[in-house]
Amino acid sequence: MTATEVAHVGAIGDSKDRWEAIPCHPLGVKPSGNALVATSNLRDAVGTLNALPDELILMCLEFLDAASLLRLGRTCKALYAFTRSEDLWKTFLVGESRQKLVWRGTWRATFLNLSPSQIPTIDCSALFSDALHRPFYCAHIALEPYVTGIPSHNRIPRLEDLSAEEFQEKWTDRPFILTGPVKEWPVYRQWSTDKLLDNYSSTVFRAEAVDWPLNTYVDYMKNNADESPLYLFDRSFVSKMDLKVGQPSVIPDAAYWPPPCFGEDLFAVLKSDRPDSRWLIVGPERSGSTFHKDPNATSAWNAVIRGSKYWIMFPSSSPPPGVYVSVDQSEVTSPLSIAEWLLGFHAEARRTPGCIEGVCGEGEVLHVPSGWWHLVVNLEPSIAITQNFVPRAHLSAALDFLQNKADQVSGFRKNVHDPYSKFVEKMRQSHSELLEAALEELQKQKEGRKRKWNEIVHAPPDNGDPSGKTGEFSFGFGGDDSDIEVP
Ligand SMILES: O=C(O)CCC(=O)C(=O)O
Ligand SMILES: [Fe+2]
Repeated sequence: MTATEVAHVGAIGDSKDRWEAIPCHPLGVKPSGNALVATSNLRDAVGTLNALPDELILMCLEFLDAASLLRLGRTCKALYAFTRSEDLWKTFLVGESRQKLVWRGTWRATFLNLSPSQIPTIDCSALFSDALHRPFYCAHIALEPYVTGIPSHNRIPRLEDLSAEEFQEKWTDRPFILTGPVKEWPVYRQWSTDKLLDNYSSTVFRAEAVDWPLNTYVDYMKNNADESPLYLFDRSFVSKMDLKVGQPSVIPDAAYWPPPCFGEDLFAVLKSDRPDSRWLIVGPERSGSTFHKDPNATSAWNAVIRGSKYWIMFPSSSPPPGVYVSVDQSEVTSPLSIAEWLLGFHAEARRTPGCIEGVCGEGEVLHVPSGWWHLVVNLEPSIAITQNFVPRAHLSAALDFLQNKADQVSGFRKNVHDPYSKFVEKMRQSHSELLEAALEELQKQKEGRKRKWNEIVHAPPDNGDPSGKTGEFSFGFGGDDSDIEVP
């Protein structure tokens, strides 16, 4: 059996009806199961290390510097394969600030500044390791089976446009895709990765933990085989690119403007003290965002300027399958990569009530309501702009978050010491009625939780009634995000 065939077998458990063509691992490494029928095994040469599972060997290697990794890799083929693990070299590169970096197709080649001809082809086809093969496999799974065949009841509604009144009345709690407004933007008509290079080639943008000039990032985009590609996510793009932003009736030379249907953004009252609110997002196919809720209970819109994105979303109260959340929602545990989640949980997610999915294409904009879980994967190289905002329907959610999840509040400058008080103060000055109504709503919610808590604590003990009823209380908190708090 070839490595390619074995990789196919790995996809059976996934119950997809299409075989996925996974190329051969660059060193020929095969999944672990192949060891059962192998006549020889390169791992036998690693000596005492043979007692350790592959994952532990990789963890030990994290303690070595580059020179030691290179020396160890020369001792035998198996350790050469282990020391080629891309995560090790990515850590080195992310940790250093090299002035001039030339992307060379892999993190290792880039760190060592090696051209392809300087990288030997070493046959490791008698090495059987899921830990080494899996990231490669995940980097090559076909996305198509996951993003097509969306059941009709799961589909994100698509609308040409909405009025601000319609949004406020019916849509603030529902994801939707707008097909109209973004197509008017100058950046929609003008931007492509090549066009951006013409103007911003040496402009430095943030991509996760690194700051790279755009030309380096575009080289990376065009030539990488990462399971979770580095994602350009820059919150300062407007000033870096010297863009004007605002409704064209006010700013005639604006590069883009928020689709008017989303209406007001109440965080705007904070002026320069508002938390980060807009990002330029650029990434290759397969890059994207693993499941999360947006910061500070904000809503968001995400406009695709080039490419397309698959979105899968769940309402606030139902964490997606495979995502485990601590009681206060401060800790989220899920498989590390988007591909691992798709392989392991997508089928179940699609069957789960509340799941909603869709593809947001070029020139379209998607609405993420406050509190919704979402995972996003780029189906092609993409450029997008996203903006987070607080519509009046979610003012109480934002206030509640700032007040009661202060440890999870993010995106404020360091000089804003008490975002909740600051927001309340500014809202009181400009939108006092809205503020009072939202605070009242929060108070009612709090009293409701207190009542339920008392019902639980004071419910009479099981009275032997065969119906199992122990009192009036029934376990169903209804509504949205109902974290039970001990009053
Ligand atoms: O385009 C994407 O990857 C989604 C971005 C996103 O969810 C966010 O900015 O919060
Ligand atoms: Fe998000």
